[in-house]
Amino acid sequence: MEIIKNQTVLDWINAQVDLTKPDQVVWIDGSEAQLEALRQQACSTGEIYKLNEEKLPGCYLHRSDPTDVARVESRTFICCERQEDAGPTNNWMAPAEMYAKLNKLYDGSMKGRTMYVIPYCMGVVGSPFAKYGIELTDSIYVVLNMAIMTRVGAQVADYLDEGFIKGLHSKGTLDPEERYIVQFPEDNAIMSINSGYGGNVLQGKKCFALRIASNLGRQEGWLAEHMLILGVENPQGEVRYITGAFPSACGKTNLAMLIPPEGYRKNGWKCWCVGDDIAWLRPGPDGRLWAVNPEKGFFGVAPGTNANSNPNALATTQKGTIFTNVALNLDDNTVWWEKLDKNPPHNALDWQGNPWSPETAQGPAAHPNSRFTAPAENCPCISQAFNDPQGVPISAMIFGGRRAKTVPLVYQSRSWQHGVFMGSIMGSEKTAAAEGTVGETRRDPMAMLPFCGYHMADYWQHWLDMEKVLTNPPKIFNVNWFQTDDQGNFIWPGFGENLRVLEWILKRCFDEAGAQETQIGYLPKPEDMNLEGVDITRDTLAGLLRVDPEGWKKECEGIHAFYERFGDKLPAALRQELKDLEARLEG
Ligand code: OXD
Ligand code: MN
Repeated sequence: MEIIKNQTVLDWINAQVDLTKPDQVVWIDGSEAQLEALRQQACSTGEIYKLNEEKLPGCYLHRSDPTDVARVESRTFICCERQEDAGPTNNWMAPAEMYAKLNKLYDGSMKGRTMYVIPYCMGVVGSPFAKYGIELTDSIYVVLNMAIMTRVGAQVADYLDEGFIKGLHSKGTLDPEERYIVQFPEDNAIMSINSGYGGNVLQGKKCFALRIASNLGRQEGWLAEHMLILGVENPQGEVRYITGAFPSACGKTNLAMLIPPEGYRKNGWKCWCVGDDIAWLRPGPDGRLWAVNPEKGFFGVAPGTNANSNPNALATTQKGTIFTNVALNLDDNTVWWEKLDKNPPHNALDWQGNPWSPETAQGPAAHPNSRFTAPAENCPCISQAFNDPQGVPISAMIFGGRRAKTVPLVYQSRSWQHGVFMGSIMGSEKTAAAEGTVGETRRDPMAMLPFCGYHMADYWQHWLDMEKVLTNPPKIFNVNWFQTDDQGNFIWPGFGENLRVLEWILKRCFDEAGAQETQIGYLPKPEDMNLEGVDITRDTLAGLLRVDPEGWKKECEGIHAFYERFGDKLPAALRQELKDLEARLEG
């Protein structure tokens, strides 16, 4: 059954069929009947496993190959004609060379398999923000995940004449040495092979919505960002929107689904999740920046998600969800992961399918990067604007990272340009879970280091240029929930209490809150923030809001070293911002 008539699309698909040589081609029409038949087929081969229908209706477990459990930045490439267009932070290879290499790997890779054709849309179908793509894959698991994460099937067919992103994925042999995740921005094409997991293969997410879309945004005058989108409703019933960019392991999903502290709830505060990972941002006719979440589901990390840390995320996973690499509780056919609760199952299989119990455990039950793929519509705090084709107007943009010292709880930029500088110097300290030395700061500008599909310095220039079309730009802030005391304990309670910081941020955007000017930007005075109902004294807060000039001078040395990587391409405005900061610190 072919649902697409566009000849360019059909010619391209036929060429991929000739290359990969599947036994048959199946078009995904997006119907529940077809998806259900695929689920049953995948259950019959063991590719997925059906969980307890009463406790977790419509939920499945999948185990990836044990060597295939994460996005692999070292195997991810941006292939454009000129290496300087990919920049120093991306792996690069000339397109002709990469196509030759990949074509060998794809040659006959789908023999004996079925090729699934997934037409999909990032954003609300038909919206001016939306972009379309086709992913060809030999994995039912990919089809089922894409059907949760994006809008798939016949509904997309009429829009492909507007252009589409070509995507080819094959599990190949799963050989990690020959694993490639490749973006060709000049051809609007994505090719991935030898992985069956996550961001490597769900091409709508990082490959399209960030790497390819960042290129489209640059050409078309908008921004594709690694940002959550959150609506904060105040007691007056006004909903104001923020976006937030954070590197991984900084609580982005928790912030996206924040539950206000009790006192706030009593006063009528509510938070609404529009997106947990990606924002596409366009200037509106009113000179403001408008955001949509191009995705339709959440691909979240399971371990650590629980009824205290993120009850909304947990509730979201209770139906229609695919779990990958978590543990299976054999007693009741449900799932478990570390820190889900304090009752690990005693009769379980770990993420690799081996018997596991807390008494005999040699390792974790769930892989630390195990995931849930869950429909956004399940989320108890999903925003009413989630399906709004125009998106939501953004009042504040927040950058953040995990920093034990120096970076205060919150500060506001002096200007748009200074805000871009703040985003460009973002960094996060490595936790025990990441490679490298614990405590070392990894610079991750705008949290886009692995996701910016072109030269990072050109990307900063694009951010700087956006100011010209924004007569009413969002205000830009930096937050750091992670300052520690001398014993290494977090000082700020985080989670729902972060709303206290968001309240100040949003009030600043509407001239409703005070601040003091400092060397690094505007900070709240301790009395500018609401501490009612939280166990933090004004003195402790004052400490969290302290600007430490000596620490910042050291920070500037790190920024110089980082900026050097970009040579002459570094926008002069950012070089100037760094100089001005140093002068203020000396002053
Ligand atoms: C993600 C990531 O999975 O940023 O969202 O790695
Ligand atoms: Mn992400």
